[in-house]
Amino acid sequence: MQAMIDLRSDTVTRPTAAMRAAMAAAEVGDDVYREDPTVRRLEERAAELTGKEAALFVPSGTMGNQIALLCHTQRGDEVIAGEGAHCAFYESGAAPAWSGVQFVFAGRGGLFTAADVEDAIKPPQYYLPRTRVVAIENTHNRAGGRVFPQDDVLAIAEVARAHGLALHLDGARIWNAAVASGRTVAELAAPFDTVSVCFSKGLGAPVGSALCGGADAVRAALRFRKMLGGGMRQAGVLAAAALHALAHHRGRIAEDHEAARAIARALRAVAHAKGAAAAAIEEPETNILYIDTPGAPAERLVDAARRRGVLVSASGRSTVRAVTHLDVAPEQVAPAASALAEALAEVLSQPRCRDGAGARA
Ligand code: TLP
Repeated sequence: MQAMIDLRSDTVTRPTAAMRAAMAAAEVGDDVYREDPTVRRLEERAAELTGKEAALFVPSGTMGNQIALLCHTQRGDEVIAGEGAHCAFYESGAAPAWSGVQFVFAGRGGLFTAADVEDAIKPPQYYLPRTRVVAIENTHNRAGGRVFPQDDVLAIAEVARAHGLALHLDGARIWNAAVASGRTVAELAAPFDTVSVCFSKGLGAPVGSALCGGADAVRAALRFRKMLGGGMRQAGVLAAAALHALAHHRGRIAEDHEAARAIARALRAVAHAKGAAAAAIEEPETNILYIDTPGAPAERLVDAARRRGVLVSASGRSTVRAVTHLDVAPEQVAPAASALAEALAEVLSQPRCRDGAGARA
């Protein structure tokens, strides 16, 4: 049987031999006592890269985001976020459950502007929720891995400060945003009070994220991490993988972006041949590519791709996501692109459902 090329997510990568060697060699201690030297080293490195005073190693991006919301809010508060924000959409309802907050969505499609934030902020009336936080995602997953324009971030930060709101960045893929925008991670992170970054997505570590911010926020975060069950013991074996990824895998991220563009080109050729309305394939800015096939259920394309050896995932009624990453070897990009193009051609030659036009919902 042919090996599958797995484009469901950049979370599917397996640790490389060199990463496993770094994990095996890691010096460890009990991190609940704050005695794991490798975890401390990773936290210092994450703080340095994001330009923040401190950082805390957490098991997942979800926990990083949720601890940030716990730090910035009280029950009944409101958080402004972009449509499809991971912290609202993909975290099992954690924010209302743990922080007791609700979301209001600004702009369209994930990205938003300072004017959208102004519109979303509630006036200070006792019968309205208190607007407390603006949460930005960069890159924005459901917006198609788009880089949040830094000029908008700066203008939003100004509005947030003027209204006394905290600013949180879900920087699960900040490494991709930095490469695509030509800015440093610290520059992208600068306007934010807290930034969660993931080592287990584009960087290819098996586990782990860091919540970075001021010393006070990170002190509060340590307590929330324990409350949520995220205090880990000899976690240095995991931190060693993340340190290895930071040192060795950031430099190759541009390859993932190029691979996503190559796949998009192959798909667009098929879509154009079938007519303008057949399918929408946006130009990927980073490593995430969405394929919209209005009127054709996403599962059809997922199945057609699987039969040709490529795994992709449905992320809406007629929307499929493909994500490139370091376990897609350079020589697998062209075969993956042709397999997906063939799969798309098959789907587009089938009759459409009338009610099948689907947003990413
Ligand atoms: N995203 C996953 C799924 O949950 C959708 C993926 O496959 O892309 N922020 C962003 C922007 C993310 O994309 C993710 C994971 C997270 C946070 C959560 O990270 P984990 O999975 O470590 O909790």
